[in-house]
Amino acid sequence: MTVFEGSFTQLQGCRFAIVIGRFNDLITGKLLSGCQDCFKRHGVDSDPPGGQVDYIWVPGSFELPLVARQLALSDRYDAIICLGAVIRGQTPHFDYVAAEVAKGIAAVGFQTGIPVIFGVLTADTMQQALERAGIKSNKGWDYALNALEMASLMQQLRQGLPTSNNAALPASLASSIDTQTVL
Ligand code: INI
Repeated sequence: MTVFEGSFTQLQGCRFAIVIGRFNDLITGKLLSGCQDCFKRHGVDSDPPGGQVDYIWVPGSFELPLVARQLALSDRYDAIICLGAVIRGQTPHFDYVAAEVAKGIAAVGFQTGIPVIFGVLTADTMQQALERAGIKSNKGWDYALNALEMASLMQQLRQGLPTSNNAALPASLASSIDTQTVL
């Protein structure tokens, strides 16, 4: 049996994209700083231009999946991080945005085969969000770590598995999953 496990070193050849929602940018900006700190400490050059990381800003969390999909289909990235902050207000808007972004991000990763990290904080209050974006801990750091691990793992699986990504699936299921299929 073979054990496949992502590593946090030897990421020199990897490229990453970070998509960031401007909505609640007090929070998303801090998540972004956490990501950059983690990348730097793991030897990933996160300084634009020319580094290993591209940055794409979108209006809000709702727009994250659409842009992540476009980036994933470009075949330029080993992992994509989506950063957003959805904070509960007085109306059901929170629920619509949070549900769609979670489903959308999951779909992009599954359908393109590129790891897409769900870096969207959902919180009841701004205070809760701040605590997770730097006051107590910074989840951005964790999201970047997840991206490093998944980029490395997928690379190892590509090199170590006998044929295509669909090889381990039953033929009926493998044929129904076409990585070129649009969402
Ligand atoms: N976008 C967020 O990222 N967080 C929120 O809390 C939020 N709320 O609550 O409204 C939010 N709304 C904007 C949304 O993501 C879209 O940008 C907008 O609806 C345009 O499509």
